[in-house]
Amino acid sequence: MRPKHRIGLLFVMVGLLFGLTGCGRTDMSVFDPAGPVAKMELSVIMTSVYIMTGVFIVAMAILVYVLIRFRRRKGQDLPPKQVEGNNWMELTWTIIPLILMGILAVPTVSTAFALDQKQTGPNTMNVTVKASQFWWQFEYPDLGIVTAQALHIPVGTKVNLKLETTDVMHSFWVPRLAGKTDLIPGRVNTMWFEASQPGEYQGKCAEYCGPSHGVMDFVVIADTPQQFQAWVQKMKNPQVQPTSAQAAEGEKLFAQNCATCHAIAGTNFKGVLGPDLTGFADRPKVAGVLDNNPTDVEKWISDPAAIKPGTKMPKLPLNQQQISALSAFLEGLK
Ligand code: HEC
Ligand SMILES: [Cu+2]
Repeated sequence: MRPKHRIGLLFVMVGLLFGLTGCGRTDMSVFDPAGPVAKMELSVIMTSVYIMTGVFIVAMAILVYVLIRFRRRKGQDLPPKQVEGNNWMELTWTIIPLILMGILAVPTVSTAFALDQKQTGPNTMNVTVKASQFWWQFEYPDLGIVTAQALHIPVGTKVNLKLETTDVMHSFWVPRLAGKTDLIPGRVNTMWFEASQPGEYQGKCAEYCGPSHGVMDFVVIADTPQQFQAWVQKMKNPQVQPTSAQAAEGEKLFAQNCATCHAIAGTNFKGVLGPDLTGFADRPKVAGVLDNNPTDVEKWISDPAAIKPGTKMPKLPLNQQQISALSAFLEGLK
């Protein structure tokens, strides 16, 4: 290799090494499973990593051995003696991979079937996930609740998910709880997962779906059973009365500008084109990506496409005072 090429190769290698630093994000690491499904999947991943590492080491050892042992020596003729066919070796390198494939197939197939089963019995729950460009709706058919962007589940409960999309393909992915499942137009896919510890688990859309695919974030909030019951009660009897004159002004503006797309339980706002805003103040994020505080809510309302290019929420002709009033109304929805 020419020195110039060597330097080029060095740059490529260093670049690839930097690429690996992306693996440092721990809140979305498959290697830190937080529930039984993610644990089963990790064990399949590790089985194949161990097998592949073993194969790599053995194959490289043979390669190095052959390179050294069969180097051309002084006085040797070219071409060397040609040999062909060796039944013993052919059999070895057919049978060993077959055995390795078998070892990998058993846990892969049994895990795949276990994860495909709808979970029944006590400590199970059903949720329907509906994805739209670029947000997530979560419906609890047995509880009569609808929410968006943040999926509450009780810890230690197996959650059966039905996955649907209202537009293009998306993919539901919460790395610490379970692998990806696609949401495909005209189809209902299913999966289940469970969180073993209370906490927040970051989720992302994992199938390119348009300009804001990269910020199609959501979160799974695993509550203790008591916290979950309290949340359900709040969602069923939400606080919707404006708590200040400014919030009352915001409610009026909401009826005029926003209610065609947004629903709020306990009011006559019933729009379905955008996320249900019941209990909005308790959501950790606005639109899945901004912090939920008055400043960021105002930032969202004043220009949604600046945060999420391609969003279906329009920029409405509102002045600062009106935007603040709307934010005050929304931050009162508990
Ligand atoms: C044409 C339909 C439409 C109208 C009108 C509309 N929105 Fe939206 N809104 C959406 C959509 C769609 C989203 C989801 C955006 C995303 O996350 O990609 C959204 C998201 C939001 C969110 C974030 C919700 C969450 O769960 O994080 C808030 C808050 C919001 N809208 C408030 C408003 C307010 C206030 C108005 C009126 C000034 C309004 N919207 C008007 C469609 C609309
Ligand atoms: Cu997407």
